[in-house]
Amino acid sequence: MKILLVNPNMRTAYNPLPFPPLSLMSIAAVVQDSYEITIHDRNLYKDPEGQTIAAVLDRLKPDLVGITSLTGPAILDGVMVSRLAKERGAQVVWGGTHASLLPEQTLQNPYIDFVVMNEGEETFRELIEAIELHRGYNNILGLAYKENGGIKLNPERPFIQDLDALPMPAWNLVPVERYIYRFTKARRKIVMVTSRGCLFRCSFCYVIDFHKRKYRGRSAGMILKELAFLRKNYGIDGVRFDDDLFVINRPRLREFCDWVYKKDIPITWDSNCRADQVNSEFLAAVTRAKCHRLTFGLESGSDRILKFIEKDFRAEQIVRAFDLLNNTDIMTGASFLIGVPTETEEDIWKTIEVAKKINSYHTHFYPYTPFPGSPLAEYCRKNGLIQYPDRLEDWADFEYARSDRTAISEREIKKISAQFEVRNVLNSLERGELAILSNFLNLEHLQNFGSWISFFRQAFRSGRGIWGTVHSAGKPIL
Ligand code: B12
Ligand code: SF4
Repeated sequence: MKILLVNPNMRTAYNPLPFPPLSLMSIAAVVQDSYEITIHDRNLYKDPEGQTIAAVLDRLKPDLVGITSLTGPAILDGVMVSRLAKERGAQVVWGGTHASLLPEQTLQNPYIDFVVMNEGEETFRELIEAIELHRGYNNILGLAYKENGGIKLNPERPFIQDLDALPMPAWNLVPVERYIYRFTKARRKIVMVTSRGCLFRCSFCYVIDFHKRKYRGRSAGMILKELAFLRKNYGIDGVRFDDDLFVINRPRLREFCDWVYKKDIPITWDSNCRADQVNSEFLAAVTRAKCHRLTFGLESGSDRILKFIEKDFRAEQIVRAFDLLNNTDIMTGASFLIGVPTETEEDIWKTIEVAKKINSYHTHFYPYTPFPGSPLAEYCRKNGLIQYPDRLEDWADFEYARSDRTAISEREIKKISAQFEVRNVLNSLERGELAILSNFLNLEHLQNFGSWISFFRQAFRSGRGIWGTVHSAGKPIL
């Protein structure tokens, strides 16, 4: 049986870094010894009309085509690939976040035969076996499929508890070189995901529905084993740990940090973090272990909003965490949401005040988007703030759907973002972080020349100069 796994085109302007299709590499790893399997990443090709993927389908003649899904523009691309696959007689299975959260609607699409819900490894393997042996599908936990003109959702599959029992993602099936990028202190950096889920309950986050707030992580030893593999085979010297919350398991983090330090493993790394996880002991451990950057979803500077979204920390904890962080060499990234339901203009100004005060190395504001499968999206729906699209394809335009509903105008938000973007650029320039610059430049914001002019005017009028102004935390440079 021949299988083709396709990563649809993500077309994302907000994160242009090359991401290995780890979802597909993870499911491929468990079946590659038994089946002929190919991964095709559409982000590596310019192929809007689908000629390249049609040629791949014609050449490989797969029996089964698997497609991964995120809510957003990639859905349209995934549907196009599904149509081309069906036209050539293949069966089509979708997996990933979007299809897992909305399996019935996904299956209403005529080009999709199966949805693998949530974790994919075991369900995918059982599906392949069932297709090959012409067995029924009703015993496959975690599978949704079409039957007698209707849609059948089998019971959920329990989560895989021991991630160490899974093989490493199938790095052998992708052109690894294409996913390596240059980044601060690392010439050859790559993305890894070492755990699944998170124990927190932020009400806008997918983990509540998708991972049922359950956390499972690979052991520190297995992370180091994969790192050693990546170093030996691809010369990797930097890693971005893109877990839901890499630092959440303290014993695992401590063990990982100790090993990197004691064995002097030549890698630098970065990951996401939460403000309430930062303390002196934590910072000492990660700094020793060559962590050079931590990124924070801070969401708001208003305690009312932080409580409303069940972030479970307060604005003063954000400020305290950054007081500690700003005394280390760790670069910081801070992101805030604008447009959370019930947010007032006063809340937004509190957020901007906190953003100024903490003086993060990079600061980004994102309009809140109610992605499906979170309690806050349900709140939006129940309160008539949004309507979920009726068809799978219509989710493609859902990104940032609510940016016009914020308490201040979109124009004003863009202006604020542009002013922080100026600081982002100057911070990068000061450290000579040109690689970071090219990764994070938000051209749209930077074209706001007014922000540059007002920054320089402020810098010279205040007598603080350019760097003095960049570093003037808490002072109104904006
Ligand atoms: C890397 C990443 C990206 C990469 C792309 C990933 C890729 N496919 O190439 C980039 C940066 C491009 C990206 C973009 C976006 N992302 Co993103 N991303 C991630 C991240 C950090 C890791 C994904 C990953 O590799 N996980 C590891 C693998 C092993 O887990 P998995 O993906 O869940 O896969 C398992 C199962 O889902 C299943 N499975 C998955 N695919 C398939 C396919 C088949 C056929 C089968 C059988 C099974 C299966 O099996 C896998 C193994 O168990 C996740 C957060 C996270 N930690 O998971 C967010 C995440 C998936 N992204 C998210 C979001 C919101 C986005 C954006 C919308 C952000 C934005 N506003 O721009 C865009 C959408 C892009 C688009 N155009 O549609 C949300 C999901 C929201 C949603 N409802 O889809 C997440 C969960 C982050 C979050 N906490 O909110 N993202
Ligand atoms: S936003 Fe981060 S901390 Fe909050 S639940 Fe999601 S993964 Fe966990």
